[in-house]
Amino acid sequence: MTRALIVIDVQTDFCPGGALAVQEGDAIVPGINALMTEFPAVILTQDWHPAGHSSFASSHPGASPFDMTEMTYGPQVLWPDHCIQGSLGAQFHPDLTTDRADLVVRKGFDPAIDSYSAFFENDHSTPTGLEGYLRTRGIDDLTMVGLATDFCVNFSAVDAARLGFKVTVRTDLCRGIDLDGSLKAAMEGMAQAGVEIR
Ligand code: VGL
Ligand code: ZN
Repeated sequence: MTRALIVIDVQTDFCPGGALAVQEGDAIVPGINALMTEFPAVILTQDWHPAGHSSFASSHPGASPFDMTEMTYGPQVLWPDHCIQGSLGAQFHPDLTTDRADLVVRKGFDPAIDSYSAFFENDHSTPTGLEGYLRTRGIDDLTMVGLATDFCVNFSAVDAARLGFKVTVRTDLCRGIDLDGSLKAAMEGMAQAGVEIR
């Protein structure tokens, strides 16, 4: 089996002080850097939204961050403005080793569709291209780390398992947002999909 480390959204806006800060989001950076040395392939994902993105509460008059809304593709959490293309907050955490990355997958760039997963946008059908990249490189065994456990890590891990990849999530190198029990639901959903939780 050929292995890859997938590092999900370790960006300034998801770390303390950022627009959508995850508690202790920065605490996982040294461990992720160390883990990169053990993998023959390293792939980073980067949340990358245009200003005025439809997942931002600010794009919906009267809405507040963390409200729910209904999109054409289903329910969607409304977030604070975050990871705007080219902004400081969209950059990787300054201590994250980015030189080891073979590929950076940007996602969330369609103004009308959010994209938690590294494989499909939130309509669950528009691909990012990562599946084809991995398959053509013969990579079939994925370890995932990063932010946030219950959103982008969760959706990426479940999609990868459904696509037939062997998937391990290193929870010690992830941190979650935990909205209304989303962390517990994510852990259960990942286990059910056949993701190995470590
Ligand atoms: C994420 C919410 C909105 C994540 C991205 O990286 O988990 N969460 N955009
Ligand atoms: Zn986002």
